[in-house]
Amino acid sequence: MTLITGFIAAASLLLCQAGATPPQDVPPATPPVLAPFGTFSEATTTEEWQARVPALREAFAAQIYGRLPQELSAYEISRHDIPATNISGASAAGEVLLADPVLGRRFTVAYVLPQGEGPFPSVMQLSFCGNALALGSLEGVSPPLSGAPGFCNRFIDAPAPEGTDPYLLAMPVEELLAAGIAVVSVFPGDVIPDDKEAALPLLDKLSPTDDLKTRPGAIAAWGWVASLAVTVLESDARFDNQKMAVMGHSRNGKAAFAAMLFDPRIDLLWAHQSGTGGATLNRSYEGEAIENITGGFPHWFAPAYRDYAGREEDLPVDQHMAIAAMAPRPVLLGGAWDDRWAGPMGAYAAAQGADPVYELFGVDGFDQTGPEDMNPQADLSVFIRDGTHGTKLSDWRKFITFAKHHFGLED
Ligand code: GTR
Repeated sequence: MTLITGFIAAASLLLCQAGATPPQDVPPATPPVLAPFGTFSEATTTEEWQARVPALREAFAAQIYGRLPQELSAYEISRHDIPATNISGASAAGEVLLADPVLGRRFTVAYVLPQGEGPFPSVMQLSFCGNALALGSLEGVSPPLSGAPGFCNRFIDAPAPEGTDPYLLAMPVEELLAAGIAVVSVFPGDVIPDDKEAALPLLDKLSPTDDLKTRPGAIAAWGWVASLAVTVLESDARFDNQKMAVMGHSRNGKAAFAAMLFDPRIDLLWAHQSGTGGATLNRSYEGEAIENITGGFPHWFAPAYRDYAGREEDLPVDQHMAIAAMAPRPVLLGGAWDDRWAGPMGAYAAAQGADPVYELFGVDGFDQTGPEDMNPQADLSVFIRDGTHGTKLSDWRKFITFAKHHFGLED
């Protein structure tokens, strides 16, 4: 595993208001999720709810994320196996080289499979620094094809993380394999770099319409790259098509969130510290505001989103409605008390706000006693832990517990 200790934190914490006291003043999610929406009257059945989901997706595309291409199949250029003999619990590993179907930009999907009988449930991580660093000690994985952010250099050949619960850049591959979960990594920055100058012309070309307000942002485009990877996994009989999880941290948590919203083929989401534009309510008034995120990262969202800076109340949707549009698929949201910038209680309130739709489906939706008490049996759960921005080993272990329950992997 590669050490991350606070690096992502460092970027965010410059803007962060750290403090150990849980914020108490986050307003509940509005509008109520089942309330009339557009031409739809109040939803009282799952049929009525499902009838509005396409309109909800369209509203999120038009107001926040931007419109995505219809194409979900990348061009396959090549694939090869990777020896995984040094990975405990691995039966096979490999890498697929692809080109996206609109821009023709190359990216890779790398994976490691557990031992035992497939097809295997999987978790795909959207990585910050490429698949080689995400998969840690698996040797032979390609580095980013078109460069990684500069901060990633410090993780190349870095010592293994210290302590019993370190912050991690790499996925805990062996623990995931031991749980029976196949490990997949994608670096969506190969398609759309996380850089305003490089990204904006590509995003313009990716836009399926001429509407400048709804050209896709990088967050949605990264989620679309996850969808291209899902198509690849779906064509491989070793992966279970009904048990595909996607996870991401921070900006990649927003991308994983968008992927789950727009792609019904994804079965489970772990959005970790996804913050504004992820699971946190725009109307939470906690942490990063639309003004901050659209000003600091003009390539992340559709230009339309910026119109709501300072007038969050006017957004026709909020993030609890996105979670509800994912229902009844399982959703896990992670947060940390000292990561106020990502609005942990705003995500908690969003989960509470989405719950009536899970209830409508008759599944065990949001069902926990407080923000720290993740319920792995529930279909919608939140954990807020001590500490700050970053993915800890213990966060991954919470995900593993949640995924094992929902994927039927319990001992
Ligand atoms: C911050 C940004 C957050 C979050 C974070 C990250 O600078 O304000 O929305 O995405 O970056 O991705 O680490």
